[in-house]
Amino acid sequence: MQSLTIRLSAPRGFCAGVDRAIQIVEEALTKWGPPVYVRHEIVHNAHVVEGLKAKGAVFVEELHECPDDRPVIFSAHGVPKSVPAEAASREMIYVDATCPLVSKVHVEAQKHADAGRDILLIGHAGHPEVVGTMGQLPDGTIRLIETPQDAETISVENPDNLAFVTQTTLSVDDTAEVIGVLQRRFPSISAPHKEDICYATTNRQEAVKAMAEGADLVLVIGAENSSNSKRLVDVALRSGAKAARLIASVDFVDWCWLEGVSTLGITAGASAPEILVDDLIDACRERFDVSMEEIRVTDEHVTFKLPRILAI
Ligand code: 0CM
Ligand code: SF4
Repeated sequence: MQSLTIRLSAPRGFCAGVDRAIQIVEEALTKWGPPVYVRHEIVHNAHVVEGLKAKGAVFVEELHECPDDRPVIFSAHGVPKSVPAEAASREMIYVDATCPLVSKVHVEAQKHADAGRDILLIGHAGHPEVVGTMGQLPDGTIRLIETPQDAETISVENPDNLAFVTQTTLSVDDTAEVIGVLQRRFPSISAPHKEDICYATTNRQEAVKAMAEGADLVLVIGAENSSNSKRLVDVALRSGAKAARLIASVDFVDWCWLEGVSTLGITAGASAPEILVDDLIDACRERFDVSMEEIRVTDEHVTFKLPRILAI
């Protein structure tokens, strides 16, 4: 058998916000019984969503698809303020599974608005977290910046009273470039006290940087709509991997990709369960003489409490 060295990146996979969001759905199912509605995929992973559907969760995109008399959970990515407001007006039971690190960005945006600052959000248009963060304030209050070019061309009315916040799951390096442009153009712009890009996004990207150099191929387990997972592919390519691909699971591997590969890097986005990593490694072992290396850049010990409504 051809030999294959697998470099397993660590940390990888579930973060504290994803763990909490999934637990919220499970606890809600226990507390209220099925069906429990979930607005948007609780996290961007089909394996997780299918598992919760099997336990009685019903996934919808908008609140109007939920009946008034069943509990609804809002996904980890956050929601515009109008969503809990509508749930309250319909007297629904709702549980907000927004990651506390996303909520922190919402609070920052609100504070800037209270202080009369104009607000720029660095993020990807249409992503639910961006929709949720922009929806914390009236339409048009927060303006979106996606690229360094946007930062170069945006015109602001009051450059001395300006602030920026960011999506939590961006590329650390790309974002630094955008921020660099904003700070050059608007030297007094207020920045987050502590980075808005979350610890899990940062750690997974650092680990991929350490693992990718010299890898013939890096496989990132994650979904097409998972921002943090897609960024890991970008980081792998930029850090020296000869090729990098996003796969939802081992079922999506074309084994031709492995021809001539002697070093394979594997990682998983923050919403991808470890079982999907195990399945990929097992499939490699069936085809290659595998030796394993773990490339760990740090340990994580973050946990978040569940909302009080579930504690009783
Ligand atoms: O934001 P992203 O698309 O990366 O979401 P995800 O569900 O893949 O990962 C966890 C989160 C959040 C917020
Ligand atoms: Fe929270 Fe970061 Fe995980 Fe998103 S990726 S759920 S912001 S810890």
